[in-house]
Amino acid sequence: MISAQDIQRYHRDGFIVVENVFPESTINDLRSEVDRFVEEARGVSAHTELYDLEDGHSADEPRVRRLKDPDRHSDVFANMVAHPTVIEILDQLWDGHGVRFDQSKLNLKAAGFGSPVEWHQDWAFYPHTNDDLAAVGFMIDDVTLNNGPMMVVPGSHKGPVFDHHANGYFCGGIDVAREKPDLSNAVPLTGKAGSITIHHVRAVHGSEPNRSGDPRRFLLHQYCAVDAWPLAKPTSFEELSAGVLTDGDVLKPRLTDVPVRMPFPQALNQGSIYENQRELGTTYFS
Ligand SMILES: O=C(O)CCC(=O)C(=O)O
Repeated sequence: MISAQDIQRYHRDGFIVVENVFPESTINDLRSEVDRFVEEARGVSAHTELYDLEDGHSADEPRVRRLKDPDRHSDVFANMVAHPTVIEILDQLWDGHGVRFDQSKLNLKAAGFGSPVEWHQDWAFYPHTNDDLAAVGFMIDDVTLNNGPMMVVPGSHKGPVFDHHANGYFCGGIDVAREKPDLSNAVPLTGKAGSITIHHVRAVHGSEPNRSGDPRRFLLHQYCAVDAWPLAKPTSFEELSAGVLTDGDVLKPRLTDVPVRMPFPQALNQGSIYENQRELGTTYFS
């Protein structure tokens, strides 16, 4: 449970950090599992369904940027999907509209070279019939000012949907010089391992490279209210129903007055936000 003040802050700022959500034993299990996957990455030389690789990856020095859908590859990650505290909090934030799990990813941001993520809004990737969607970030390591914390612009979830296109294609990043989002108040979301972040699907966010000596492993789950239907992604009743974690009726989408910009024509490199954001031709986080 979170307090009425936390709920208010989430609705005002578009994000909150909640501490002590999962224990040391889970942190250790998650770390070991990430280590195992990185070790196994020695056997791959290009991006796969599971691995998004950093530049410079090799069998001798495996460098993994992201694990895609880790819940589909490991029970340790699958067990995090229906975390009771997370469901309870989201149900509070969405006033009983129910909770559906959509997708999982794990951004590794390894010590010394972990890649930045350019400014973007998740909503630009997957607009829905209403915007009761949020990403929950599980801090597997302590997240500090130095190891590339995710930064969020307070209040941006109530603003416009920025153009995330480059060269005529969706690219998953905001050209800051062109779109001029106000980033001056961006807040780094830091905390101890075991904390979670929750950010609104329309909130503008991004993160620096990890130039520190400490890893920043961050598991991100995308959740939606049960009555939010995707507008841009082909889906089915079966697919949506499979993710439902609470009561709720997926057959009655709730339509609200939300700004939408469709992510088409599709990004050129399906499956890698990092490759797509390169299409911007410039990086905010050099
Ligand atoms: O890992 C981060 O710092 C940013 C996460 C994010 O926004 C994303 O992967 O879409």
